[in-house]
Amino acid sequence: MEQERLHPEATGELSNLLYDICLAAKIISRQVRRAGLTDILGEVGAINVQGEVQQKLDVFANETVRHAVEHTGRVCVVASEEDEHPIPLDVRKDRGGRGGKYVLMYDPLDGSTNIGVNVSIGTIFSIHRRRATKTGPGTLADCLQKGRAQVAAGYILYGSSTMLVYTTGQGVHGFTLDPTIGEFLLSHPDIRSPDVGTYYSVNESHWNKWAPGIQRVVGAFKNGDGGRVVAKNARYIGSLVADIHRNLMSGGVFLYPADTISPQGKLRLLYEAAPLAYVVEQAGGAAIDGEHDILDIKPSELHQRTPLIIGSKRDVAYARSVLSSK
Ligand code: AFP
Repeated sequence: MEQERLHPEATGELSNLLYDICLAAKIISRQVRRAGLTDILGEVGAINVQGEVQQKLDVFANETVRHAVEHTGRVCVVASEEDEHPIPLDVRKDRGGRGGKYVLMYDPLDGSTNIGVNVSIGTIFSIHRRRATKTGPGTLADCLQKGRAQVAAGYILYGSSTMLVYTTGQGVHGFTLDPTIGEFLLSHPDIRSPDVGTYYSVNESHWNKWAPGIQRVVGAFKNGDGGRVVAKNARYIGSLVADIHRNLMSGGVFLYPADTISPQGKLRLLYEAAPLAYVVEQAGGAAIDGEHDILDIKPSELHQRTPLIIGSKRDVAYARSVLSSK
């Protein structure tokens, strides 16, 4: 609300869309907190478009986010990591056939394999203005925009507490869910990421499948590189949101590079890399695919994957310089 006041032309629609996402987050959080007590853990027996086994909580979270926005008239199309195609949203008659102004893309429950073992998981969201179409439901073309064009992005972390961290391009702000009143309260205003990280986070079991450049970078984060990089401590949770959040707060660099099995890496550009890159850049950090800024990549497919190196600015710059000096 405070930030909306800085924009006299704002209609309040973006703030309301963020509220809708908060509502979905509260419902998902309630379900996550009761996992193990209710029949919500386990697989549904289906494989999603990414070729991954869908968990019951994945499906629940996916539908909860869509239901929270689909009748509001604020969104023209949603795209989720769990669905093969974007879902165009109906136009509300009371809006004169205009259709929603915004495009919402999301990863409903990141870190699914951690659900059953009580490890932090998260929801990631990315909001764009519709561009390709002006009226009616939105299309795939509205989804395929560069990350730089996002109007808002963020994540909800279901960790030791439930936190919402988001940006609208005016810094990064963190809110903690107070379960006694059911509201997100501003607990971490203006989050800044340290320029040099304490941690490096990478799945080192893939070492033998990496290109020599990536091995050099990870080796330097582990052992140091003269005066250029001081050796770091390792932390890897395997839930992207949790790994990014820790590094954002304490300083660190997260890597999910390409390897011989996944030549484009594992992570999705539109649901994971781009929104997190927007948050991390706004907090003073950086995000690249090894060469280009993540936010400058023009997507050609909805479920496009990308290698990702993200975190403290000087660590990401170091990785870029090593990778460019073949
Ligand atoms: P799951 O949702 O299948 O657990 O994957 C999580 C994830 O997309 C991301 O959250 C992690 O950072 C990354 O995969 C972990 O992948 P590895 O298991 O290959 O390290």
